[in-house]
Amino acid sequence: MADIQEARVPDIGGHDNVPVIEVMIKPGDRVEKEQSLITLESDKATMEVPAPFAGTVKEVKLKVGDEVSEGAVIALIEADGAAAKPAAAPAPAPAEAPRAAAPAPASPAPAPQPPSQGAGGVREALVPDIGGHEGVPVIEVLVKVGDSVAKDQGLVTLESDKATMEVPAPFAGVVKEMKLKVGDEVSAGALIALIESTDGAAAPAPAAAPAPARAAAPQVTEAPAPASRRPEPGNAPEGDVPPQARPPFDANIVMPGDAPYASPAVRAFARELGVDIQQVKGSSRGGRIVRDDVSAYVKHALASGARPVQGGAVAAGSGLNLLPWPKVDFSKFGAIEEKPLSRIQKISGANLARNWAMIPHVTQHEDADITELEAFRKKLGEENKDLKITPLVFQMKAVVAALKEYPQFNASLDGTGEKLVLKKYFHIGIAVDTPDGLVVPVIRDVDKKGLLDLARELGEISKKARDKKLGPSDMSGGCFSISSLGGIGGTGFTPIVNAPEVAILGVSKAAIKPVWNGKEFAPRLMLPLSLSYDHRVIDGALAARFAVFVAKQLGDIRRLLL
Ligand code: CAO
Repeated sequence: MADIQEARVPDIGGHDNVPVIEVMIKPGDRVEKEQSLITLESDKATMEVPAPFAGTVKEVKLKVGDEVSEGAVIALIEADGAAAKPAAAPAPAPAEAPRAAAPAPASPAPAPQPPSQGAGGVREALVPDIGGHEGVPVIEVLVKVGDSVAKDQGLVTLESDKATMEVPAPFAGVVKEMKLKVGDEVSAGALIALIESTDGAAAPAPAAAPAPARAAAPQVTEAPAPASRRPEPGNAPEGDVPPQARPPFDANIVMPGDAPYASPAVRAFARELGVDIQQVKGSSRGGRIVRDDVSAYVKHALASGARPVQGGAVAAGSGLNLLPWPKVDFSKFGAIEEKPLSRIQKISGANLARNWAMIPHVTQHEDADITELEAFRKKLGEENKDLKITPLVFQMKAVVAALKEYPQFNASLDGTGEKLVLKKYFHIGIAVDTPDGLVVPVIRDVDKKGLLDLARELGEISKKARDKKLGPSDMSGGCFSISSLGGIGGTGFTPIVNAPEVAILGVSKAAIKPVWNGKEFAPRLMLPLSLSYDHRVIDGALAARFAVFVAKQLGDIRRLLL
């Protein structure tokens, strides 16, 4: 028989009518014990309420906007087997706490401070007990040298993968020296700053007992209050809750004075995208920043042409401040017809726009003398009438030789923008013009294939492209692209780098030109090459060498055997 039980709101620190800001389950969902069901948010804290047992959700009794107190039914859950116990009210997990039963880090308790050097003396502010965590990264430094800080004012923010914690000043004073910077990794006892104390009572603070792990805190009233944001006695802002009345999850959310208010997961998400969370406007209650705010910020930044930093991330405050796209009613000026862009055009357009805006492009031009190559190509064509052997297959081989010679071209910037990933394989993307727009299928292991194989594969893949039969795997894994307009015309162009590749070779139409051979002008078939490259990765001299190298290979294809 189905064992349907109620999952209820546990003790939430005596708070009543706390709004539900997120419902994370729906009927039919399977939930594990401790998996978050809903998020509640008071004006002081955000807390996820975990499932008291595993099972399948039958009915959800709450919705966003409902206000709840302890004991409110969240959902009816069909419990798993005999393991299910009647819903004992568990302590709420901190916002973005681990979904499993692992205890969350403790709130930073006041650190034992070194003996006072007297009121007015310079004293050390240390990282307090942070629940035994070690090597926790500093993600924000909230004060600078010269700042006056109040007791309990946040000095730095630490963020483990489970929680974000602000470390408060153990005493009031003026910051004399900062000993930490963003990115440092710290453990309890690490020196944060030297602060000239202005506290009259400069006695060393007693070593505080480590705060209990949040998820395990049984009763709000028994848990030490988080030091973070604790107001000065007698200085509490109106309506603020005295520290001892705060629920124990307080320190795991970030609500520092001026710092943005976001959960660790949202902060991690922002960091992943390279977004400075300080720039994001929170849309949730009390200005809380949620994941959607970060996404919206990135979308807006991209739409406004913001310059990236670090391999695709969007740099805050670096938008190009472009004018909005002009809205014109063209029908006022004459007859018009509207034609929606194809799906391929929309996708490739978005990619091209990003690549053009984000990559500092430079194009290096070079001519290759392909007179001999052309004679050989024609001969090869006569011998292989079933195959269409165009100059492109030679270009592919020449490019691979150049990639081997200059490995920096066979590379991509990693997500952080601080590392180059060098590839040991040679997959070449070929821009193909189709009636629906541009696509770039990839020919793999060009280094291991002969000219005839490549000609066959090129014919197949360009047919597949024009028949709209390319799959994602046909278009992924490229190292370097070639865009050949040689069959059409032109004397040169500026191809756009196909990110995350770092360079692309544009090929225009070969033409007979008079070339000085030292004695006279001789008619030679000259092939214009246009090498666009990402100037963050490749400098001009290297690009010129690469282009000259490709031209040399094409000028004397015996070199391709080397
Ligand atoms: N100079 C002179 N002639 C050239 C040449 C060059 N650089 N490249 C090709 N040709 C010749 C070919 O030899 C062929 O001649 P024949 O018919 O006498 O044999 C003719 O031009 C047509 O070649 P092709 O274009 O069919 O074949 P390809 O292998 O050169 O190119 C493909 C294949 C799929 C790359 C090409 O058809 C294509 O789609 N190109 C467009 C790429 C593009 O749109 N790039 C722009 C990207 S940025 O918007």
